[in-house]
Amino acid sequence: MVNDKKVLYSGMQATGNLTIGNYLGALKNWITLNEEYECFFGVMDLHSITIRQQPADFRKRARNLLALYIAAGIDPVKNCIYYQSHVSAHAELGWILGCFTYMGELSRMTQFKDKAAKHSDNINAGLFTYPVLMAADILLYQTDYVPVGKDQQQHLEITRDIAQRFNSIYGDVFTIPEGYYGKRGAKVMSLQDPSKKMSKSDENPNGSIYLMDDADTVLRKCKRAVTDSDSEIRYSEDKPGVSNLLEIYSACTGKSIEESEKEFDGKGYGEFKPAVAEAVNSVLEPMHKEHERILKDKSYLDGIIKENNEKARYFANKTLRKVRKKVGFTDIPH
Ligand code: ATP
Ligand code: LTN
Repeated sequence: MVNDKKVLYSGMQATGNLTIGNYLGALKNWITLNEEYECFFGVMDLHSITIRQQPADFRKRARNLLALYIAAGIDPVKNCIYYQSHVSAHAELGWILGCFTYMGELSRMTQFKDKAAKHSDNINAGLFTYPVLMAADILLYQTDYVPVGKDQQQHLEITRDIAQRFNSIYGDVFTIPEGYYGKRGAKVMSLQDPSKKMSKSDENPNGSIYLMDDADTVLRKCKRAVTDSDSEIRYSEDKPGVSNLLEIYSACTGKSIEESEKEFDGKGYGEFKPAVAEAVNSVLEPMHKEHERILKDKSYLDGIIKENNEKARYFANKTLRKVRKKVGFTDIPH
């Protein structure tokens, strides 16, 4: 508990460019959570280097992501938005927890298997211990809830196992976190292959709409989106392409799927696809403006980063001190 509120923690890696899948499925849902929870949202830059990064580009991308959190509507005063690498307690607790995690457990992680297959030239130890650092992220803030997608559920399970193992040896040190599956966000599929999730690491850029795409690019991608052989605009399992577009349209306009179907009743793709693009652009355009404004205002953004960094450090260090004591490290002289 912080300020009588339960704690909620999440974050994204600063790899690749965010898609509207990331926005509709995650970011958008984070905006209002601070009304009920004390929220921490990290830019997970330590995790990002499990894949090789080009330094200048990486630095820029991490700052862009932090600004994008704000541009998407997460209030940086009511929420703690910060860089993971600015709070050294993450790396320290990560090491400690690594000594309470078994090789066998980590070997079962499907994300490790997937990423190792994808980056077979760089299967580094960080990729293997990724879930331990994620456990440290979550446990440092005595987190109650973690909003994550299905792909991260296994990591949340191992976090709980590590926390319970530690607590059973040393007493109640960590809060045991739970997944947060509140109002379900849309699951957005690839525009080119609607059986696959839209993903920022997709090799085909036409499958994803990136949050930074301009209006013409969005229109072009929507027009090219794979649909079905008939021209009916109806939500149905046997029409995955159209259903995905309807899902995007309804999430961006706030209209229900039924309302959206009615709106395009008797109309063809020639009318529907540009309307989807317009709906997406009406969400992206104000976000672009806000993002640009925030990035330009260097002192504002630096101020936010500094303040939130201090806040994150305060809470993280509180837990780390407790852990150090429990493990039996000697006191650090002042
Ligand atoms: P990568 O392709 O690099 O693995 P990703 O695009 O799948 O990345 P993540 O960084 O794994 O995205 O996820 C960040 C958040 O966005 C998670 O909470 C995840 O559930 C959500 N998310 C990602 N893609 C989608 C999608 N297509 N639809 C809905 N939510 C999504
Ligand atoms: N692994 C997550 C990113 C992530 C995270 C976290 C999410 C790192 N640490 C802690 C929630 C809580 C991902 O790839 N989406």
